[in-house]
Amino acid sequence: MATSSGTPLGSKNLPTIDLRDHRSNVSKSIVEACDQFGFFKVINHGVPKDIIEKVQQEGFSFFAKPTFVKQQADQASPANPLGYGHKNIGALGDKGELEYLLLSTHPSYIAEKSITISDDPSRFSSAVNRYIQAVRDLTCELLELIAEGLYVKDKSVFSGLIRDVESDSLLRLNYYLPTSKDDGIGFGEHSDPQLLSILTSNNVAGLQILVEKDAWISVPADPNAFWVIVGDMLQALTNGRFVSVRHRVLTNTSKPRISMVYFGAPSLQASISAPPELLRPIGHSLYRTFTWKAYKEKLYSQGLAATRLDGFKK
Ligand code: GA4
Repeated sequence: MATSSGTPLGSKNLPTIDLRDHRSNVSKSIVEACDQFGFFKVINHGVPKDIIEKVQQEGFSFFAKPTFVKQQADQASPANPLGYGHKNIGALGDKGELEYLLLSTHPSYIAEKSITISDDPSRFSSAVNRYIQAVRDLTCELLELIAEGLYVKDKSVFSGLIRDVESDSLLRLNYYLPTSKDDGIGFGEHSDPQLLSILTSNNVAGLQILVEKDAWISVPADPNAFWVIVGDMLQALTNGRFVSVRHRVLTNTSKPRISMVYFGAPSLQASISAPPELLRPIGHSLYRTFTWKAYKEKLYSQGLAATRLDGFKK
């Protein structure tokens, strides 16, 4: 992909959205960013720094523990993807140079699991719950801006799916230790299945997005910003106008990287179909109506790199 001036795309071309700008400009720029990249950076997002730093601190403390202690937390396995994982991703044997904690965002789940994750469960659950609330609000705000920018009448058509108390949203803490060589695969190429993923990390780079076949752009680290990733569900809900962005994480030889990713998902029963305004440009729906539960079943029956939405085309 090249810019209009013909120069190849680099990280400086990645779109930045300032949430303090005028609302109508913001919604327009977000839609442009989603159209072009399925990816953008958000600054002045309003999530307090201490909320971000506290969860990051909890992550560093957990990953610094000896393996046998980390193994006392739930172990992510083919039968249950939630919990602590090391090098294995998902049910089908995908490997990555990372450790992670994958958590449901339900407060009752966090309360129960914090006992096995932290020496101070109430500090852990309060840090994580505050973070989840703040990033959920940010995600809903972005989804409402997207609905506005797409001229969809019901502004909460996307955000309502995430606000649902039964929402299947997740929080993932990924920890990448320095490896013996640069550019190993920390987390292999994939798209995120949910609507939007909201990612921040410590001041260490590693994330890359794919802009066209084999053209990866390295995303610079910025601990004061969030990176926003369009997922498969938003692709379906926009009737293919936005495309979920493929991304991956590379390792480095010098510094540990920690990232925190909130995946905004619908409830299992939610039915996924684009609002009528977004069917108009093509005249029909590209995808059949399906539930998030049906999509999740497909998800776990395929590998990390699969292009899953194709199986839901009409
Ligand atoms: C990728 C995005 C999220 O990290 C995740 C991952 C999930 C998992 O780790 O359990 C999956 C992966 C992700 C897509 C394909 C399947 C499921 C691992 C895997 C091989 C939590 C998600 O929702 O989908």
